[in-house]
Amino acid sequence: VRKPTPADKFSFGLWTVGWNAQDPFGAATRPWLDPVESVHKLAELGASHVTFHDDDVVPFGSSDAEREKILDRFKGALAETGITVEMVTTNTFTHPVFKDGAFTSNDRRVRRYALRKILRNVDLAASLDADTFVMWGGREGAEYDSAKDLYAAHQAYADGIDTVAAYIKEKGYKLRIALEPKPNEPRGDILLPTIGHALGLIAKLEHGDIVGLNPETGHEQMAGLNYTTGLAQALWADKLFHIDLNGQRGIKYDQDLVFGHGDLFSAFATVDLLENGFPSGGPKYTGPVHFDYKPSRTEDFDGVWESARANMATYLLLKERAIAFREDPEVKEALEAAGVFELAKPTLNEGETLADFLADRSAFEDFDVDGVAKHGYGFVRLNQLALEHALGAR
Ligand code: 3MF
Ligand code: MG
Ligand code: MG
Ligand code: MG
Repeated sequence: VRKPTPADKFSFGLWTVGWNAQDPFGAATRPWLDPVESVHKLAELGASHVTFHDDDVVPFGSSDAEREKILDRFKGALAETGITVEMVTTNTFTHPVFKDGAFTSNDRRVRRYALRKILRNVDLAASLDADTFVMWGGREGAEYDSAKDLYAAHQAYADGIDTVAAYIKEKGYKLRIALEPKPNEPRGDILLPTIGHALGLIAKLEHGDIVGLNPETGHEQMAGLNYTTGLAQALWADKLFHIDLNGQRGIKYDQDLVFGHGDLFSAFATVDLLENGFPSGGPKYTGPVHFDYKPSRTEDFDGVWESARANMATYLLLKERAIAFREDPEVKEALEAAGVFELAKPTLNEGETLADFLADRSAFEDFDVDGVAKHGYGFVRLNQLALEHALGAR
């Protein structure tokens, strides 16, 4: 597999490679990595950007003077490597104060503290010239239905996001907010569990114009949903601001595997959409290819860097295959035969009034329902062609 270039726009969260591999049942198997070391290593491997939570770089509770010193050293690593920060996010889930949430904690003092922590981090994101400010509300939820006024929780969540968006506009920052849906873990149930739920909330915001989504592969798959279909709806809504790619094997705990190490054929479809767009054109994702995975607990540091490389290599392999798939004349013919291109034709004729439509006997009264019902769509042949391309057999 070729080495990544800046044109590939690969990006990693510092909490991914840096993770100390502690899980709910076992102690850390590696130390946390120094972000400066991660930046250098990722640059060597061919990544172009990093992303981070405030606390990934500046330990929670650092004094202002310490914070400044740490950030200067971090910016030094960016300058030395040419790596840029494309996204910043806030940790409102690790410290025990957030155990009942940040924007939606029942304790109003916690909500006010969280808002301040986030606004402070918005300033940092802007000063680093980031494009996207992600919000994953990992603790916004509950284990018990009786624990929350769920109406007030949704309102508080919306108000919190609107306040941050208003602040971004007031300051004149170019940042856009991207919400990251997740169904559960660490809370029993998390608010905004899926892409669709988050889009529903965004539609009711006052400043929803600068609020979109950061969907994660595994998060949708934990809910048994199709990630690619979710990305498609976000694109259709002009709300796909950022992505978190990783791997997940079915409906179970959050695995954060390497991209493609979960549902590989689904990953092929994801890359096909990201790289080739929709068959009929329409909006295309142009942002960074961002990985949010965890190097497995079984790995030493060689394994950490091998896993980082694997994300990019798998993406590049799938990209090559997805482009070959769409360029294959046999596939084009199979798409045509399957009616894939026909779906973009408007259902009503151009200029056809509702009265014209209702008067068109061929659409209903004279329509050969049984005859038309007989034809097959050829989707299995098409899917097999996709599979053979994905496997490199064509
Ligand atoms: C948890 C996540 C988060 C978010 C991160 C960025 C710790 O499952 O995916 O990673 O991606 O908070 O907002
Ligand atoms: Mg995740
Ligand atoms: Mg995950
Ligand atoms: Mg994520």
